[in-house]
Amino acid sequence: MAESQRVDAVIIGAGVAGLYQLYRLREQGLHVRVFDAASEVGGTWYWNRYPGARTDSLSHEYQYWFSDELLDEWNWQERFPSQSEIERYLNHVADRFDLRRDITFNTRVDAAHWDEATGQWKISTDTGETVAARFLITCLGPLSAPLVPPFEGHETFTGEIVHTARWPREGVDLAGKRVGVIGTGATGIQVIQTIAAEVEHLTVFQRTANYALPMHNPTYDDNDRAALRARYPAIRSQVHHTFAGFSEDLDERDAADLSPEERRHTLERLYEDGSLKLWIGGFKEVFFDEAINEEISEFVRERIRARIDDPAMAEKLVPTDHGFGTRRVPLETNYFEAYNRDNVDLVDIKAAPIECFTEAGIRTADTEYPLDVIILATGFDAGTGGLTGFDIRGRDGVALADQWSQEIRTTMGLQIHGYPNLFTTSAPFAPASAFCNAPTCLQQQVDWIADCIAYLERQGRRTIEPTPEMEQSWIDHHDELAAMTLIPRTKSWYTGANVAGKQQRLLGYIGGVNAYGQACEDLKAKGYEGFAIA
Ligand code: NA7
Repeated sequence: MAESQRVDAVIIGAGVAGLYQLYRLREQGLHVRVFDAASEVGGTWYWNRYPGARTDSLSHEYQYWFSDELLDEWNWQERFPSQSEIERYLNHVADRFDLRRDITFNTRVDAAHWDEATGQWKISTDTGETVAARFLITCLGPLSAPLVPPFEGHETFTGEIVHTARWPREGVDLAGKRVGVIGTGATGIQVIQTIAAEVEHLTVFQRTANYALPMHNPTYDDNDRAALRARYPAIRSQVHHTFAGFSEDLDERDAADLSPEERRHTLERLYEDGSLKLWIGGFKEVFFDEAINEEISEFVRERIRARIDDPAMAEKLVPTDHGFGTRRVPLETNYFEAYNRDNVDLVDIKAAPIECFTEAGIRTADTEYPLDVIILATGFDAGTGGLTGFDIRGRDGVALADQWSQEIRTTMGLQIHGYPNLFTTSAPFAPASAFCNAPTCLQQQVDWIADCIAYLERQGRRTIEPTPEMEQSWIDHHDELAAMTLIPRTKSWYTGANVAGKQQRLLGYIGGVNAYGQACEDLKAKGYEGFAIA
């Protein structure tokens, strides 16, 4: 067994948040160790290497802002970067700032226990290493615990089963194969549109039809990049002052003040942008006004119908059971056209549910589908799964997984009462766990955490944690805003409805990145009022 070591801080995860957290704390002179189960940096962009994986955020908004040199030297290739481009970017960042020397790869933290006597976290890993640290910072990403539904007969299937978030580095040979995809969320859509032409036959098992918007994804040349670079200083500020952490914000106008023609014209303009603008850069009423939401939903439904040759197929693909934008809206490229192909079938598993996997494929209530490969695009235990997936114990040995099996609680997604000096990024009740251009929110949280630790150091204090009253008031505020929206009425990972037995509560803070950022700044300005500092 390797020797125990004492460090200032342990960070779990070497993705977007973890790399920057390491950079910040090291700049502050702390001795930091980072652990990651993967063999390389990247986090989400290391694991999700399935065909067609790509972000739905604009490349020039999906980046770090802390280094002018980095901004100057990195050349984004496409408007929406692919998994491989973001992975290259994060590797470049790790090299550029010499981050790897503090990162231990291929190592999973399996326990972290708070030791009241020494005021330290005792961290142990699956390689047998133990480390003591004053601060523990989880940078796990909101979507890092893949969900594998317990289909009966899973182990009897003689072909290959692969979850999109555990796609092998060496790839999966799909050419000429009979492939089944379960799931039509953002991931399933990217996989389906990408592999449809390559496989011999594709069977899509769809439980819920999804709205999706066309992605306009040109490649960038030097002129495009120069024009974007000129806007970087403005964008750097704008992303922190909008609802969703992008440079453009929700429409300031009230939708009701416009005529139906003006609204339609606006929707057409937003749709034509080929981005998420129709959702998080359009009418704010999409989130809380049923009539406006239905108008936008119908606008999108019309466009989906128009792209599908067979009207019966179109009706299966048009969502009618929930409003536009109450679940994550994916971007797509020729996704709906994939269903016009002769080699693609769509199975409505709401009508005829999957009964089991068999040796030869998948059996639904009325048919058996022979398959060589089954792709599970079935999502994640979002927000909480990364944190409850290992043994975190706070004061008095209380286990976070036990507590959260009763009720999920955090203070602004940054700290949890009863867990001193534990800091979380992308945990529930912050925008970072759902309604945000992830790098914006993660950098904002990382900065807050680094500043908080610097404050403790300056003040000669050892521990910080939120008071129970502070935590309750944030949760009440979060719940109150959530109840004003249409989102909790729709089942999705946003509310925990995709995981059996999980508490149903909106995970992402819906008050906006701007309002959340301001609340974090206020805390700092007021010397962390509402937190117990010892
Ligand atoms: P999502 O959005 O949670 O989608 C998962 C999909 O898998 C969705 O279509 C589910 O149907 C389907 N699913 C899940 N469990 C089952 C079972 N048991 N049977 C049949 N179908 C099932 O995950 P994604 O990976 O697509 O996206 C996650 C986020 O990653 C996304 O929001 C982006 O932010 C990036 P359902 O809709 O629940 O009926």
